[in-house]
Amino acid sequence: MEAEGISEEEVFNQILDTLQANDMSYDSGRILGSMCTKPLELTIKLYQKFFDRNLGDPGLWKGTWKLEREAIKILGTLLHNPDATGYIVTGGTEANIMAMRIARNSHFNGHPEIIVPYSAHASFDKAADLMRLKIIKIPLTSEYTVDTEAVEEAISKNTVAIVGIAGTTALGVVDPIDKLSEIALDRGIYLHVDAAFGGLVLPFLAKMGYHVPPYDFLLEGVQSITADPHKMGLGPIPSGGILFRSDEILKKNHYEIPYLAGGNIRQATIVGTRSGFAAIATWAIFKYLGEKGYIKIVRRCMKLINLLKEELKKVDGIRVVNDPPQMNVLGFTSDYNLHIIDKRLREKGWALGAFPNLLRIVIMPHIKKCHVENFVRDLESIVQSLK
Ligand code: 0PR
Repeated sequence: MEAEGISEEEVFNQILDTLQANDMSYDSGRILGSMCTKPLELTIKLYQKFFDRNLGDPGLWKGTWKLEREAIKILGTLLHNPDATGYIVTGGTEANIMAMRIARNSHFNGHPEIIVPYSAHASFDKAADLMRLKIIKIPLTSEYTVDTEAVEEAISKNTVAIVGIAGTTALGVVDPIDKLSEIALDRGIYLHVDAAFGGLVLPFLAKMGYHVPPYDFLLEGVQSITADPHKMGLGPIPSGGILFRSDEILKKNHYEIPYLAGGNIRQATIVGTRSGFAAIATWAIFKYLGEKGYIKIVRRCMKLINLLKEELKKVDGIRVVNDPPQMNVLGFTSDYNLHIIDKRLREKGWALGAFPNLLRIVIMPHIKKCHVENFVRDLESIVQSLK
């Protein structure tokens, strides 16, 4: 650190120098592999006013706490349980870790094991690592969903949780959560649903008349759900959502923090100090967009993902993996070397998600039709050059 500070203007200039030369932007339309998106103008305005709220000490910020409760109620209602309880956390990772901790605690035994699909997000590996859980990964069917028979076979006296995914990271597919719920109820095991991405897509697809398999609290076996505002909720980074079926589950897993300035609280989040702004913004966006606003956004993203799918199918040597896409996520593979295709796309400024045997595109609200068209044109010329 320098001894003397510099002016505000100089600070801005130095930041801009570094960021403009190195960062990508949502507006360029070239970020095709992200599950986050450009914030709404409303969120930026709110940030300037309310960025200082800390829900780690909610007694000081009772209004913010109230809005968080209301945001959780709205999210719970979308997922068919207005009585669900939970928090706006830092993202899907914290939400999934919290769920695994609570599952482990509510069914404690000496050698806890969790059962997850192969398609599960890395946050479950992190949870397993942090809590020394044995993680059992279950193969997928030809539909890229978890093989439920293999889940049943993997259950042992040590199983503390089964995980199903409603919107996988790679392809946005939904596991047969109804079957998992039956298994969980039958065997008395905790079932967590990772709907980090799908939690703010599926409720609107259902209202739009799409066929949406059951995945939420309507299924009795589902004990908790991750549903992130900072993905398709259009919330600020970071804003994740964790919901539990009832307060009973949480009650046994609180930490008492008696000395806080705002008074004694019971805390179940992993972090202490946490963004009250994330909760305020989530509440605000839910109110501002309403169901109709979200439906409009989801409809546009689905229209574009289907356009992308049709265009990709016309490119010789490219194969779409998930046809039709269940959500605004599409994977493709190629007869040519996928690693080289990814590298060439990056050289041309495109950023996709690269998985072991597919490239993934997520059509988020910042993507426009012209971006899709430009992308397909570039991909076509890359594939041509490899022939
Ligand atoms: N669960 C699922 C199903 C996810 O897809 C993700 C992340 C998580 C949990 C974890 O969420 P957090 O990242 O909020 O902790 N899904 C994206 C992914 O890994 C995250 C992402 C976002 C990646 C923006 C890239 C990016 O630019 O692909």
